[in-house]
Amino acid sequence: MKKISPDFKSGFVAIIGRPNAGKSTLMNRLLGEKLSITSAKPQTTRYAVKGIWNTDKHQVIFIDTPGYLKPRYEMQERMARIISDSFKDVDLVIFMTQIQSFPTDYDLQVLDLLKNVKSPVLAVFNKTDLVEDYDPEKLKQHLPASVEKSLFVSALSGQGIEALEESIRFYMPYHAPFYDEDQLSDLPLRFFAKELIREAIFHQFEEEIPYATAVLIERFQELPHKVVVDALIWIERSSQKPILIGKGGQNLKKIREYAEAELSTFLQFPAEIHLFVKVNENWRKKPHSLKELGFE
Ligand SMILES: Nc1nc2c(ncn2[C@@H]2O[C@H](COP(=O)(O)OP(=O)(O)OP(=O)(O)O)[C@@H](O)[C@H]2O)c(=O)[nH]1
Ligand SMILES: [Mg+2]
Repeated sequence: MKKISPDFKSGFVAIIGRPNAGKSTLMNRLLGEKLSITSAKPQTTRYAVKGIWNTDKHQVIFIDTPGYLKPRYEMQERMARIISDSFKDVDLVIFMTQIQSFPTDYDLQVLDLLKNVKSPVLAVFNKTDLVEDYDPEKLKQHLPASVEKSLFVSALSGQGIEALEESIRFYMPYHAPFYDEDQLSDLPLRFFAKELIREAIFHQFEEEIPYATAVLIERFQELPHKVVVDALIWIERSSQKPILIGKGGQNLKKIREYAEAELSTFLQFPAEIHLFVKVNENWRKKPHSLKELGFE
């Protein structure tokens, strides 16, 4: 077994914040890999997505969480629980927001959640590339005194990321790695197949459809020359089904092509996806449907 140096650090970091702040983009940037799906729409992330950042000096395990909103339906209740569970046993919490609109009511709700956090908190103001000028002191005034440090970054362009990496490393405890050093996540490959299909749906449709859909992987088969995935897309109402499918199946075809390309890149291996659509009335409110989707 490889010898671990005594100054090796390893720990857990939860990333929490309002929807759309750029949490998933930030985690992907820190990992140097596209692991968590992103979109311009709020509440793209629905689960705690663990990403492991390995170097020869440290292993940092990030937990990307859903954007916090006061729950209005059963699935959002589960998402809120995922968020509060995420910061229970971590070494550092990153409170993330976007600089151009801070503080919104959404931010204030997340800051309220932070009252229960026992670990150190870093505030990350994202999207510096979108503002000409900003006053760091003024922005910091809205943060509780428990926030140890504020950083200003662009997860998209990479601006300020090195300083953030340094701060994260500073807060990690001396500890042997928790996972294999070549491991990028603790989630199974079928999870990423599901997420990339969801990302395709989030990118392709406006308001309603992304939130009315869920994806279940029914087959994930690794053949010698390709991976074959059968996925079932739940849609909430029968009136939404033709919109999702499109004329002559053209929308579904676009979703499939996008997800196949993304999954092949992720796996570095050809992927073939078959999509099926089923109406599951009000699945977002049904506990047994949510259980099938992996929500506790
Ligand atoms: N201009 C700019 N856009 C960004 C930056 N970071 C993220 N974005 C964009 O902001 C949108 C939301 O990014 P996500 O990473 O999906 O945000 P999130 O916080 O994970 O959102 P939820 O999962 O919905 O809570 C996407 O369109 C990103 O491309 C940034 O630094 N600058
Ligand atoms: Mg996200």
